[in-house]
Amino acid sequence: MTVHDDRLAVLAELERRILWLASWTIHQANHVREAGEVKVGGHQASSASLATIMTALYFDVLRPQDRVAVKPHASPIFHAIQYLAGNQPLEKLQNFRGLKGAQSYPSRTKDTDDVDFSTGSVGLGVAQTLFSSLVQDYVRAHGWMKDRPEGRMIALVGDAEMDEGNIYEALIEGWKHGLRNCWWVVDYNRQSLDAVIREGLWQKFEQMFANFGWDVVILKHGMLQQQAFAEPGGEVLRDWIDRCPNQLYSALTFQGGAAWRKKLLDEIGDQGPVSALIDRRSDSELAALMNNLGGHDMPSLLKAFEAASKHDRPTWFICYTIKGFSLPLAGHKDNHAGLMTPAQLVTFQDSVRVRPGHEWDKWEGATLEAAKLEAFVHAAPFFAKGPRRHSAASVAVPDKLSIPANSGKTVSTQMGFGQILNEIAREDSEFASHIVTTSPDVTVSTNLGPWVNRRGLFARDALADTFKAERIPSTYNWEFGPSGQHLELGIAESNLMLMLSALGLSHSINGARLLPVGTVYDPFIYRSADQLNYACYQDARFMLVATPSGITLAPEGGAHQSIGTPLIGMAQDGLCAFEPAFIDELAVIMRFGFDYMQRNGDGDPDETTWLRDQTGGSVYLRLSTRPLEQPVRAMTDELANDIIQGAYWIRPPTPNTSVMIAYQGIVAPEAIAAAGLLAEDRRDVALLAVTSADRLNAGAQAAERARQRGNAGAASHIERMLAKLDRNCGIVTVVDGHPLTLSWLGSVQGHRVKALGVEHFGQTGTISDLYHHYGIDTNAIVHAAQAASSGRTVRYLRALAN
Ligand SMILES: Cc1ncc(C[n+]2csc(CCOP(=O)(O)OP(=O)(O)O)c2C)c(N)n1
Ligand SMILES: [Mg+2]
Repeated sequence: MTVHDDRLAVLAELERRILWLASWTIHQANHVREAGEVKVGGHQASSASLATIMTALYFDVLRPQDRVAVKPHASPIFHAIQYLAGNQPLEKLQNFRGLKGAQSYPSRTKDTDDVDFSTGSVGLGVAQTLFSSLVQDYVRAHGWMKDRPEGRMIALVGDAEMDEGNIYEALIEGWKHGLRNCWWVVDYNRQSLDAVIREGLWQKFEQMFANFGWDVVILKHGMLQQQAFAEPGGEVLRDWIDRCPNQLYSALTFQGGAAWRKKLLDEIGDQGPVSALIDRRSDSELAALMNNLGGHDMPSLLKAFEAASKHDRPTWFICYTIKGFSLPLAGHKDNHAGLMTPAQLVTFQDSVRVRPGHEWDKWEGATLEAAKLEAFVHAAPFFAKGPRRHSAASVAVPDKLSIPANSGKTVSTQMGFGQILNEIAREDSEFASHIVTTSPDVTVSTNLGPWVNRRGLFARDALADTFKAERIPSTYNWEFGPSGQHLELGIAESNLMLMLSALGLSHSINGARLLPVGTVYDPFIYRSADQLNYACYQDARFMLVATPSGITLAPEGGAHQSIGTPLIGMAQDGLCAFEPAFIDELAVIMRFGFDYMQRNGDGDPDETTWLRDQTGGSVYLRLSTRPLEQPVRAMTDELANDIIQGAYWIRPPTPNTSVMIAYQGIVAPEAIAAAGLLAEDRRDVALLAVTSADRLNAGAQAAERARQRGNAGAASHIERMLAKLDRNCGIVTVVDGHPLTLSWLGSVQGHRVKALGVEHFGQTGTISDLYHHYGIDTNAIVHAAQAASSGRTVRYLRALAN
């Protein structure tokens, strides 16, 4: 045996063990552990499809610095590999899909066995690898890779996953940025969830990827097939295989050797060399030959990966595979969630020589020595150096972010955002150098311009601004270079969120802390909501700045108005949402945000707020283009703290207060004016400025849970604030967004609430037209306040126009 043969023998053995363990993991989760419960689905077939490719990668090809996004349903294969490598405890595998067990789809945050990128929502993990590669280039160009080798970002992709549009959006962006070090390995089993996929898709993909500068590697035939093609009559067989429709190939695979023989003899039998080629093989040999596609042929895979390892060009591998390879489910079009029956499992178990009761033994049934296999696994480069995740120290955030003297001026939060970043950009600080901004073609219109003017755009190779070179006056300096700190993206919000996800994981992936800030038009959060959710699920850390928002963007037109985004901000786990009205609030919030993004504790919630502030997360700022007159006030520590907790009193209640107005964000002037107009007819109207309905709500929920668990004294910020209101006091809430954002305030202490907000959209007009039309103007607030409180008719109330 040569060294090469020896290695192949070990890899073949590992592949068998992996396939067995993955199949057993799924089987016992369904048939043993959860007997009687709803079947959680099989995915034995989908896993088996990638068994050979993943064995090749994890035990031979990968290096510790490489990062992989594994196709969701290959999760059992991944966990089995980590189990063999000693990184996945048996209890977790036994508890696959159970509470705290190995996850159904690989999860960075919930699994403990070294998952690089979460997957589950198909398409996203794929694109994530591309953006991670761009971020690695960014980190390297800024000198933060130190002596760490560059990793390859690899996605294992289902062929039906290639239908996801976000993959193509990413492809374009990758090309623009000169993507390197990225492999997408397609598991071309020609089956999706529902069906067998269209013929000839690979040719379309091949052209497309080649067009975008990728190397394309096609692994169609394994070595057995290649050898057979060299036999007399072999060319005819090759031609038949190449012409065979996907559906038929799948069906024959499912049926096995005898069916192959009949079909092949019927269609290409010649009583000569072709028939002889077929007849030389037993049924099982013939089935093995026909199943020997490139993606299940270890030598072909190793050769292809080795060749691609010699360069850094992005490479798209299309590996022909069989869904359900080696299992009785192989090839059946309905096998996606299929499970082997207990009887089939017994037959399979016999075939891999696993004795009943020894199902979890790592090397049970192996034909090679356990010690040899164990040694091989631990010597595999990917596992040899232990845990592969990095960490990076936090970047110190200044105690205070500067803002220009705005007092008494009229400024929008969007303008304030630009001002604050501009002030940061002026300074030569560690803090400033770790900020990286990105935007999908709305850099200028979201006020990132001043920052970009100072800090430049990132590109691996410098590119001058032609307008500047030609001395044509322009407000913006558009110069690209390796030290630039802004990543300009095309108009694809999906790419923005995935870029933020990649930037926001850099401390873990690259060992270099970045402070990513991404800007987007608020309504287009919907377009990328799944990507945003995905980024949060992976615990990426970033600041998302969304502007303009609501109906307040009035002249921009009805199509761009956003109603539901405050609710997204509240409901999105891992994302802390703020909607400030004034620039001094924004400065406090951004300072907090840069710090919060870097927190990494998992201690108990803060006793005063009951928020998970030690853990940290990402931040969403909902801003506006509406200029507001800025308050003249000093930012005391107390005020700053209240702003962070989510609300502060502009006018606190007294025992005489019969109505309180609570507003969030840009409708501040209407709320303030309404409180003024009510003054003559209601005593001591209270006015609450809400900066984060999200944090108020999260605090109240957490405090309630704490009380349920026996901590009777737990109280959150909003609970303490509203405890000051008389029991009969009415509350009016107002927000330029869905009224549910604040209507829950009534449930905190049981007050009556009239919730104003926006439920319909699409009308163009001035801000005052629209506020009136949708009922969030001063008059509407006064009207609601009158209705929410007892007392005489308010004299300044106008009758509402129909
Ligand atoms: C965004 C999204 N939509 C739908 C699904 C449900 N789903 C899971 S796998 C799958 C089909 C996968 O087919 P393919 O990528 O070819 O993988 P295979 O199992 O064939 O290897 C679908 C539709 C999902 N996980 N994510
Ligand atoms: Mg498929």
